[in-house]
Amino acid sequence: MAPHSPGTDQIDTLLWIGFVAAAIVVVAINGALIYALRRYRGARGTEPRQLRGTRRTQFRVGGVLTLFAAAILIVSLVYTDKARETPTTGPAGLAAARSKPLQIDVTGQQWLWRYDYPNSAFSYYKLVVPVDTAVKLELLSTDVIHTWNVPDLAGKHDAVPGKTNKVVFLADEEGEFDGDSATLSGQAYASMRTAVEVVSPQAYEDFLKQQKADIDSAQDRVVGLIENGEVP
Ligand SMILES: [Cu+2]
Repeated sequence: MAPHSPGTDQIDTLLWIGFVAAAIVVVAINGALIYALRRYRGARGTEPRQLRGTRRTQFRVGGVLTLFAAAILIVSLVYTDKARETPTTGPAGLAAARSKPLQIDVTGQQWLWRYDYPNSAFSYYKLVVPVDTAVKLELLSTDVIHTWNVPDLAGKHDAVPGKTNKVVFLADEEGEFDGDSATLSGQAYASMRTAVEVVSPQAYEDFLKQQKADIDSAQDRVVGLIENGEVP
C-alpha cells in the first residue's frame, strides 16, 4: 500500500504502530520467559525451586502493561480521528472546491460502479478527479451491499441500499489508482473493479465537458432513431 491521501497516511502510520507494538510484546514476553527459564532452572534430577513473584512485582508488571496498553489506545484514537478529518483543497487543486469538497455520487450496482459528476455527466468503472482537491464521495447502492475499496486513497467503505455513506480523500499526485471488491456481494463481485484517475484541474474540467457532450449526442442519436422508427 502506498498512501496518496492524508487519511491513508494516518492509516499507514497506524498499521506500523500496531506492528511495532505487537513486536515489542512478542519480544518482551519471550525474552522474559527465556530469562526466567534459564535463571531458575533446576539441576538434572532435582526438583526445581517453586517461585512466586511478590505482590509488588505483580503490581509493577501489571502497571507497565496497563500503561503500554493505554498509550497505544490513546495514539490509535488520535490517529483514527485524524484519518477521518476532511482534507482541504490545496493550491494546485480545483478552485471551485476550495470552500467545500467536490461532491461526486457513487452508485454500486450489479456489477459495476457508476460515478455522477456535478455537471450531470457520468462515467462507469473509472472515476476522474482533480489532484490536490478535497473530494467527497456519496456512496449509494441500487441492490446489494458493495464495498468501495481504493486502498491508496481511502479506507474501505460500504455502499448500502437505502443509505448514503461518505468517503473523503485528497489525492496528492496525478496517476491512476486501482480498486477492487472487498466484500462478496454476489456471483460477479470479483469483476466489480474500479480505477481512480487523478488529473490536473484543467484536465478534469475538460473531461467533464467532453463526457457530457458525448452523452448528450449519444442520447440525441437514440431519440432520433426512435423518432425515425428505426428502433421500436
Ligand atoms: Cu460489489
